[in-house]
Amino acid sequence: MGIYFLLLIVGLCWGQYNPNTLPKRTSIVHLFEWRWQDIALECERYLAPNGFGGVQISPPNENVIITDPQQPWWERYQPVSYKLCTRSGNETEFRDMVTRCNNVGVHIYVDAVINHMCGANAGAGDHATCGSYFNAKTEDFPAVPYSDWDFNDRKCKSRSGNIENYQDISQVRDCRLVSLLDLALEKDSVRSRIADYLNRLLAIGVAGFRIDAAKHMWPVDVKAILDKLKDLNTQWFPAGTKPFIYQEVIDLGGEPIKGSDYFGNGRVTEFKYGAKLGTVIRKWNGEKMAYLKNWGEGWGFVPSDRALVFVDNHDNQRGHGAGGSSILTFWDARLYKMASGFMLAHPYGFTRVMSSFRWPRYFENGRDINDWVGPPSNEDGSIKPVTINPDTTCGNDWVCEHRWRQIKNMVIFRNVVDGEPFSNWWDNGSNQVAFGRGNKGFIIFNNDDWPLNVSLQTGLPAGTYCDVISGQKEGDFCTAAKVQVAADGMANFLIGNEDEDPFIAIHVDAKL
Ligand code: ZXY
Ligand code: CA
Repeated sequence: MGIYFLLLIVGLCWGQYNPNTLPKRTSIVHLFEWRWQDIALECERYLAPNGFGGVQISPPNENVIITDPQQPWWERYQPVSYKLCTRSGNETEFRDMVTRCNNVGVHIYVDAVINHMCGANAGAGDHATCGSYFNAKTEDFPAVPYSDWDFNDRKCKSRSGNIENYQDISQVRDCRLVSLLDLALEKDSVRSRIADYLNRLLAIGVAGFRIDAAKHMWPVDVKAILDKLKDLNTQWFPAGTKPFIYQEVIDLGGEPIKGSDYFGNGRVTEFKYGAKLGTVIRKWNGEKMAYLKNWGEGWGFVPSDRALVFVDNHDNQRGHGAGGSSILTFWDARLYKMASGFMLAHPYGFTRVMSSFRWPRYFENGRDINDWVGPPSNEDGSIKPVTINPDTTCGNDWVCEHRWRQIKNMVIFRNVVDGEPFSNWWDNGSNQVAFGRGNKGFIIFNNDDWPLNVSLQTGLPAGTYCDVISGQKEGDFCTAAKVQVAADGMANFLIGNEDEDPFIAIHVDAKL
């Protein structure tokens, strides 16, 4: 009785904040714009064997097809209906993906675009991924169905009908975000249409939702929708499990709407995390890695158990958006791997790894004029498959950061050290830092312009460990540098400042 009562309380408290990943699977990966077929294969051949907990997918519902510019990535953030039919695949392929991923213990998180439908200028007729009729001018979406009564126009007080002033909370939530038709989420019928869509996804087996543009919705309206949601499918999840909720609230400070306004509904995306980490690793504004000693709440971030964290996301990796030019991406691979290593070793927040496609980046006047370019596509507009090269990297311009050895091995590191305290911090007052996770793992960085040679307390049991950054343990063999930990836990580390990857990470599952 006592233990079940305790489990019940823990379950109730954790609720929508719990990522619903399997035990010892502590990260998810955003497979941005991937096809459902490719995600199903990736779950089976790569994500499950390497301990990834889940996948954030691109919006699965029907969207408008934009032709000027030609099919930008952001067209998927302009819904036309809640039919499961996009460039990533149809409903059959979606169901197959969810089933196959769940069957290998990798869960699916849906990007839910529920603040708005398509742009007011999207036109009319048959320009949607499922062929559904719609008319943006008259606000008619019969495939949902929504009509003009279901939109916020009467409530919006700005001159243009668009959000003009982010200091005005009502405008941000009741007016159109860059002309996107803003849904009247206080109406129970609108809430029910959205809840029906999300409940269909839950029945198929998804484990949670990223709530897009949450800043642009009243927290009570989001709550009313979430209150209508069913528990997860008991084919894969314990009875009574609530969907994991993480809300996209871009709060870098300076606006009246705060991430904390949404804590009652679930976690929030902590955009300060990647913006600050980029600034530190780039050594901008006099920042140093030594200052990371109190990383997390100490830097003004939301509480760890309310945070969804990431180095970059699909929007801010394009040089604009939240965080601006400090954001590190695959384009800055050496620094990006260090930032990802730091994030995955550090206990703060629930971590999401980005997996991108390459686009023809081209700067004019400091701005990337190709920031709109959509995923690798064929002439007919279909998305190219993710091909896998003999060396395990991806082809067809899929970057697959999650397959980079250093990042993949740090996803495993995080699983191994799960629950262990932040410990044995060391720094040189500059950009050489190290820390451990109890007696399970240890990581050390040299981001200074001179070599590092130091003996440190690792907290680890004595033995020979294989560095999981310069290589990895394969069977009884180590393809990398080895680290000797003495009986007292001390170890000596040598890291050149021009090494390909100037950091070393060891953990108890990579002990020889
Ligand atoms: N877009 C280009 C052209 C249209 C789409 C643009 O220049 N937009 C204006 C600046 C970015 O504003 C947007 C924000 O969230 C969105 C947007 C959007 C969410 C959507 C669809 C959108 O345009 O089109 O579902 C946004 C909201 C904020 C904020 C910063 C940005 O502080 O509260 C874009 C598209 C960006 O750049 C985009 C799309 C989807 C996202 C996202 C950004 O999930 O985070
Ligand atoms: Ca709104």
